[in-house]
This record gives sequence, structure tokens and C-alpha cells, in this order.
Amino acid sequence: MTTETLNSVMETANPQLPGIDSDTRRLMLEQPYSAWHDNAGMIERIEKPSEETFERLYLDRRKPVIIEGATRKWHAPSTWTIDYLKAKVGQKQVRVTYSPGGVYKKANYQTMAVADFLDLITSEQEGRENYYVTGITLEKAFPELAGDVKRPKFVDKKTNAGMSLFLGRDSITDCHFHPGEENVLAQIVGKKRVVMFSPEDFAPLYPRSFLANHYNWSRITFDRPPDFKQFPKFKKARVYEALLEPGDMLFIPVHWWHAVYGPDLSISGAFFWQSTLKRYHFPGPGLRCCLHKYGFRRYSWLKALIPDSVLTQ
Ligand SMILES: O=C(O)CCC(=O)C(=O)O
Repeated sequence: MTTETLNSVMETANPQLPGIDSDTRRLMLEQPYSAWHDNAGMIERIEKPSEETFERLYLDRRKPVIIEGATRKWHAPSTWTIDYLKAKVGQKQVRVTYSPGGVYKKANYQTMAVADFLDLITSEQEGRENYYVTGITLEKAFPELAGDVKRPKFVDKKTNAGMSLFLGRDSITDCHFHPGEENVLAQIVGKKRVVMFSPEDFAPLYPRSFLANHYNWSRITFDRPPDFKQFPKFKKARVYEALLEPGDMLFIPVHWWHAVYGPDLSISGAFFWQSTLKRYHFPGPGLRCCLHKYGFRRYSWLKALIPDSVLTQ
């Protein structure tokens, strides 16, 4: 894709936000977020906890944590090279998220052969960062690879559908929270940086309209340094940063905001499971999640009353 085509696609997708240049994008991918925000700290790191410790100290307290070396016994970290993936599943078709501007936030999909996708992201072709495999269930899409990973013991197997695959290069996922799920994000190949904010910092993250489809996404875009003139309350938010190395797993509690950077080639797997109302954070994210989960999903006619301009905000 030429720069001209790329720019025009970006303008159509988001007329208010001009695209960023590649140097800024590289800085965002590689610099800790504390380079832009004064109020920053790190997420705690621990060695493999027992199930009981994990539940008591982290799950029930809704406290994020990095579990070091949690995937050390998996096959995937040592075997998932580009050549191995091509040999095992290269001919299969995969759903790829296409995000003009290279920031994953809205679902916009294309389908292509895995081998073509891998060739594209490992090439230097302009716009390659727009393509990202997100949220594919490994066991369903690629059962050939399922034996290379293992569901962690503390993930609730009744409500976990398998491992959601994230595979890309120089990826940026914009800031959002999960409406009703707990999650552990396992880093398999390459590194990831996750920038997190507590659900207590709800207003300072400028959530989109509570009626919008993307009600769980922030208005702040994380592919560029923060604009404190446009988002003055964001200065008050406390930033928590997690640097994930291969083998690490990050617990992302329900309603915690997170933006994710994958500098270079990166493969991660997310294990989602249902949270419970007692772990929801009220009023901010909790109320709007209940409205969508118990209101709009059951009474779809209610949603039909909302104008498109609000739904797509
Ligand atoms: O790895 C990513 O780019 C996004 C992962 C994510 O948002 C999640 O696991 O909740």
C-alpha cells in the first residue's frame, strides 16, 4: 500500500485524528509510558503462586500481577518460529484484524492464508502494522497447535473457551477494559508492554459514551503522547506498567483499563473467564456493563432507539 492510499484510508476512518509519523509510533512502542506521564509505577512480579494464593491476594482483591515463568513448560515458546507456524498451519485461512492507522480498537476483518499473513508482517511493506491476528480461539482455529500451550490452573475451565491468540508485529491495542471477564495474558514470543489503569480512574480515562457499542474503550488514543490539553483529567490517573518477557503471564482483572504495545514480532495468548458481580467495579464500569449485559442484550429493541451517531462514538 502506498503512503498516499494509507493516509486517505486513515482520514476516512477517523477524520478528527491525523495519522502519526513512524518515528512517533516507534517511540510509543519502545518507551515506557512514564516518559509521557509523571504518575507512573510498575506492576508487581511474583513467581508461580499456588491457586489459593492467586485467588486470595490477586483475583479477589482485583489486583493485577505478573507471574514470571508461568509458560516455561509449554512447547510454544521454544517451537513457535515463523517456519514452524508456516509448516503446521500456513495453508489455513485466518481472520485478520485490519486497522487503518495501525491501532487496534474497532473490529474490521480480512481473511487470508496464515503463510501470507506471516509473510506480510515480517516484510517491510508499508502499512504492515495495520494487520494483526486478534482474539482467534487457538483450539478451534488451529487444533494442530493446541498441544503447545496449556490453560493455567487458576483459569475457570467452565467459562473459558480456550486461548485467544494475538499475533502481530509492532502492534498497538488501544485502551479498553473487559466488561465482565477476568483475563491472563501469556507472553509466548517477543515482548509486550501493557499500560494499565485502575477502574477507580474511570473519569480520568475519558470513557466513550455509556450508550456506544465501544462503551468499554477510552477516548484517549495510545499511539501518540497524551494530549493533556484535550484530556486534562488524565494527568490525575495513576499509570501501572507491565513489561512482559516470553514466559510471563499478566493477570488483568475485570474492569482494569489496559493498552498494549507489541514492539517487533510478538505472540501472546489470552485466557478469559467469566467474572462475578462481586468483583465488578461500581458505579463507573460496573453500571454500564450491567446496562449492556442485562439490558441491551436481553431487550434489543432498547438499543434500536439509540441513534447510530451515538452507537458508533
Ligand atoms: O495483546 C494485545 O494486543 C491485546 C490483548 C488484550 O487486550 C487482552 O488480553 O485483554
